[in-house]
Amino acid sequence: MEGVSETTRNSTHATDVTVLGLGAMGSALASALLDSGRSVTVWNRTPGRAADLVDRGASAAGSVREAVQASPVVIACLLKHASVEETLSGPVADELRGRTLVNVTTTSPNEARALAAWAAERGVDYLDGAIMAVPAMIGSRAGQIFYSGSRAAYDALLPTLDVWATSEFHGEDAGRASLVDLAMLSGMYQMFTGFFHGAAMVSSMGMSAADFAARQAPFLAAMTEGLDGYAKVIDGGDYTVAGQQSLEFSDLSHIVRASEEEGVDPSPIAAVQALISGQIAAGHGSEALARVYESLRSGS
Ligand code: FVH
Repeated sequence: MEGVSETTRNSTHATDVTVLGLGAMGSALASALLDSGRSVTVWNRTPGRAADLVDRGASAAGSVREAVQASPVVIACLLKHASVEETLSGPVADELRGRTLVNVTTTSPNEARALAAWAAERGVDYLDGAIMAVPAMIGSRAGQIFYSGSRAAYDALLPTLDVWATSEFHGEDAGRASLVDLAMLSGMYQMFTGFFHGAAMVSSMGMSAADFAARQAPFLAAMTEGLDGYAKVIDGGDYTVAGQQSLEFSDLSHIVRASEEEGVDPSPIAAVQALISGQIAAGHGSEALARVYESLRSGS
């Protein structure tokens, strides 16, 4: 199998790759592996989710242990960190020795590090993965998957990983892929919440969320062009640089007030205003809005 190193390849293995977890994402990953011509063993806690994949040539394992034994590379795509711990605890852990474990379950950075340490103690090559895609995007280059942990595993498996999405390695500290993933999701959820807040504000004048979205989406898309400029200011560390909107100019108390006047909870925008006010109170009112980054980074 292309992408499996000499050290892990073993002619006694029944299949190239095992996928643990056949939820929406695990099924998509297994399906893409089959499409690429790899032989695949699948396992799911609740029976009955493997039928389509088996029809397409996958082997269904009757137990996690059997699934792990089947392949040199084991993919875990389960609900959360606790599901992985539960699934891989006990005698199954011994079966993993000498194999590569790629865990694409969403975890926190420290959970990924804990699993990497657990794997190292058991002679398991560990690669953590963070998927920036929905199941429908798996199998195209449009999605991204970040990896961290064993560089050797990443290099050996790259042709296989590339079957799913665009792969990106973030270093041997196993927590790094998760950190980038969660930071990206933080931005996304705050953008969604900003939209929900705006939609609630205009609902008082009878505008539907759909009508608001039709206006908000192109506006937000245009605004993202400003991210590069903010990034340059943050990375340069000089918030007095010319051409930037100042913190004083960015006072958002009128938006907080308007939200309250419409009977809408202002907490999302009030949180932003509190960050701006904090920087102004610290004497930085004439400096760039991006200085808010410093409050966030220092945890104050
Ligand atoms: N779906 C998505 O859009 C995303 C996008 C980015 C990242 N994720 C992460 O991928 C992990 C799996 O997500 P999923 O979409 O496959 O999730 P579900 O469809 O809900 O399937 C969950 C599977 O996990 C199994 N499972 C849950 N708990 C346990 C357990 N204690 N022991 C063993 N297996 C467990 C569950 O099995 P069952 O309920 O059918 O028996 C499913 O196979 C996830 O981390 C996302 O954050 C998805």
